[in-house]
Amino acid sequence: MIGPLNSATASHRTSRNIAVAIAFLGSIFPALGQQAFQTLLVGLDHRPVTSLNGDWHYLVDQSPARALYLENGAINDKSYAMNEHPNLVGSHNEEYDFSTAPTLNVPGDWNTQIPQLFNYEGVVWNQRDFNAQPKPGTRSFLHIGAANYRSHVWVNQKRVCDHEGGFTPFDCEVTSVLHPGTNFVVIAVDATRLIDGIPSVGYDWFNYGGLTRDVSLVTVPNAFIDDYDIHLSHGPAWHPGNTELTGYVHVLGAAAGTPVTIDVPEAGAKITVKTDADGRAPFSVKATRLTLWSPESPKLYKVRLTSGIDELTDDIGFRDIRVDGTGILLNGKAVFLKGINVHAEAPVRGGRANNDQDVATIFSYVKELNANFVRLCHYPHDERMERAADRDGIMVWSEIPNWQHISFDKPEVYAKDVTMLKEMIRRDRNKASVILWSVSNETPNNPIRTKFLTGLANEARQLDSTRLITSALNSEHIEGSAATLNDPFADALDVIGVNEYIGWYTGRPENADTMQWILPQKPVIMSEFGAEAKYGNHGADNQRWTEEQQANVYKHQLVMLGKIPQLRGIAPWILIDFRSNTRNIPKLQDGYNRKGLLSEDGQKKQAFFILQRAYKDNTVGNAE
Ligand code: GCB
Repeated sequence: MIGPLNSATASHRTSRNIAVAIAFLGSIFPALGQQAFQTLLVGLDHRPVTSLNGDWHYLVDQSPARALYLENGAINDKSYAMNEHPNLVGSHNEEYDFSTAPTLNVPGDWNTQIPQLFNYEGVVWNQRDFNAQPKPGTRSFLHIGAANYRSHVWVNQKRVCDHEGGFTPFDCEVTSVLHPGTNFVVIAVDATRLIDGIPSVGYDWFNYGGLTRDVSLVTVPNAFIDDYDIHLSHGPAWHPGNTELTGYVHVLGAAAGTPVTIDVPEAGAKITVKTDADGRAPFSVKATRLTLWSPESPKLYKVRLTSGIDELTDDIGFRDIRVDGTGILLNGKAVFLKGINVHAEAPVRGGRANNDQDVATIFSYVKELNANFVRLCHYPHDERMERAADRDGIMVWSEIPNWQHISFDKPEVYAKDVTMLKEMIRRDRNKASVILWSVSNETPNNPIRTKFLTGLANEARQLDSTRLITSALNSEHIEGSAATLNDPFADALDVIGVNEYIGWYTGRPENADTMQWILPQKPVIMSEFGAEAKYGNHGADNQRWTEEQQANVYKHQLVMLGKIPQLRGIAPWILIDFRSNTRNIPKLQDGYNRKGLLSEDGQKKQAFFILQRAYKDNTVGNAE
């Protein structure tokens, strides 16, 4: 999220958007400076690329990180990034060498690959050689699916970009530094927690460091389709029979008047439009036949985009999501979201979830639960998750990692947040499964926070007016049998998420039976509730850490939830036990948050079957 070093990556449109964003932010934080975002290539998983996954050499740059940072905190371009080798004869030079260094696999966190680095939260340098044959008239980018948390990238000794944020993709232009034959890339990844980071220093998940998602090299024509937004038109009211596809295609580097064709053959929709001076080609076209995307029928269409010699075919579904009073309407029909929370942790093998197998395993559990909704907490997950949700008909809540305490008083943190939000929306705005953008989780209810997050919610709405904006709130006040949520930030949201832990952190499970919720008149999703249980630990239903107690919490929660009139969905906490180094009860937790319905190795606890049954029989809530 620190700006691209090569200004060629920034389009006129991008700069104009940044200017607009700055003007907007200026009204909130007048002192704000310019921030750029680097998630450039949309639909990259549908383009031919050269994968740079595989073995990378690594060197640990332990505290005080002398190789990466200069004494004044600036980035040192003259150390490991040079990829030199120590002189074995002659004068003394360097004291590092990638060529004889061990390797780790990319994509992958270092924690689960190198036992000595399991709890390491510092800097690791990564290096590999790669072959390139750059051709005139093309541009090349290194695409990094995600690297946690800050990254600095050099190709052939030149720094090509820096990025902050552990869960969104970024692209570094390498056109001017590549040469034919063998090239090398060095990436320093720093997983140090930052008080002004997003998230900040404290959070309840494992801080997996490294190049945690796919890395690739992509070559495109000089003028290329970098961004597009193709959706069912979204007027002020739902119209059955609406078949109008609309949006824009952006061609970076295109002269005004460059033709762009959008073709959806199976829907009988095809149109050619022209780019404006910013390379943007808005369009609108009526499909002659259209099956809308829904959980029952997750129809995806091949959408072919062509501009000059650049082309790309994406798989896109079309649907309408909106709020009507306290209802959530999907394609005009009231829906109830039968959900579950999911962290991006690989079942069974552990580590960051980042491949087809991880995603398939997670979704097999989601489907077995009879769920139609996932809250992908607390940060954007691997893009494969949204792709799978698109294919499987699972609705998605996607979130940026504003988790509890963020430096809400700092303009530079707000700017980082806006960038992160843009990176998330840009990557996934063409995914029909994504119905909710969440801007935060469990933040303190105070005016500075409210101003900050209201700004962010409005920014999200401005970026994407076709989806619903939400957030998980937890400032409810519980007294006796009344739970009252009185949070002014709720005014800025379309759908209100509420986290509560009656029966675990608050009171007894049975307190839920008589609890009356006093909530705003908007659709509500109970976005977290649950209890910890170690798989195989049995006892009475009031004995904490047992499967029976967890099951009991679910039973009583279901009684309570059924009585909340504006409840339109639930997402219990959580599908699978996940690593968290704040969970330190030996034998019960052993470094895991045990609120999963399944253990980390896929064993189902009793509560899984309670929820599975409630979802199957639709006994948990009402769509209207
Ligand atoms: C919460 C947080 C979540 C935690 C969970 C817990 O309220 O949103 O990130 O992991 O509670 O288990 O305490």
